[in-house]
Amino acid sequence: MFKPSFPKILIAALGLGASQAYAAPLINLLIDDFSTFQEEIVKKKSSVSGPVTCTSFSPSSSSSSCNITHTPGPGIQASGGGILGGYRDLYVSTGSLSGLGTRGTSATSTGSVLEISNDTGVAGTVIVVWDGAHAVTADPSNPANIATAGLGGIDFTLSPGSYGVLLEVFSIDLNVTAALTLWDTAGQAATASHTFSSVSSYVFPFAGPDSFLADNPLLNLDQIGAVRLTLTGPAGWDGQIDLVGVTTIPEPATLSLLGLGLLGVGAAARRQKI
Ligand SMILES: [Ca+2]
Ligand SMILES: [Ca+2]
Repeated sequence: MFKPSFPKILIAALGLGASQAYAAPLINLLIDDFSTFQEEIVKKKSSVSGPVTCTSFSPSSSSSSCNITHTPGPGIQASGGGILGGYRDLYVSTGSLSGLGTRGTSATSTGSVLEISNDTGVAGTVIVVWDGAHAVTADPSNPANIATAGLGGIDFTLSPGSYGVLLEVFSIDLNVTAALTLWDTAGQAATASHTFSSVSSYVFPFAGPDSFLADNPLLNLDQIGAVRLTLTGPAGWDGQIDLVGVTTIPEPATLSLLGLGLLGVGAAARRQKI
């Protein structure tokens, strides 16, 4: 019933070329490729009524107010390859689950992607922290719970010149917001954020509009001590992040411009049909 038109084929061909050009050489410094598996953290309400505050848990699978599956605490740390500093902390919070039964939020590293799922009506927050061996066990939206100098001062401005931090997206719901915060070892912090209006990768730029240095010009990019990724979104949001890394080229911007151009071609073709 659907006949592929010429623009469709063109998009497929160019898309293939773009994804090949887009591979490994762009990454100057890997923050996480999610190749290290991390058990799923699930936060959902059990039998109690009212808002759930998942602040403390026993090592068992449940407490009086929340069910936690496969995790000893509200935050959990995994260690292994493909992770900047060797350790990744994963934290999930759901806010109020009033009236939502046993629904909740889950996050895991599958061994290839960071996978996040929210049940219907739930708008959980998932936070990933790279701060070295320090285990984040309390809400990392509070920097006091992060070792902000834990990475020891990593140079994010590597030769031949890094542009920003790439968030390679495999799938993401619209209106999900990703906020990336960098700390330097002197304690300066800067945040860049992006709200997705399409399923495309994004580079948080070091300099220029909406950049880390625009947020805080005092941030020392060659002495990074910790990295935090905060993902929030509308009720029921889901997402899969493939990779986080320092990149040399604002490639996704180029790609999306190309994509917009091709969408324009497609739209023109559709208009002609009518
Ligand atoms: Ca850590
Ligand atoms: Ca990956």
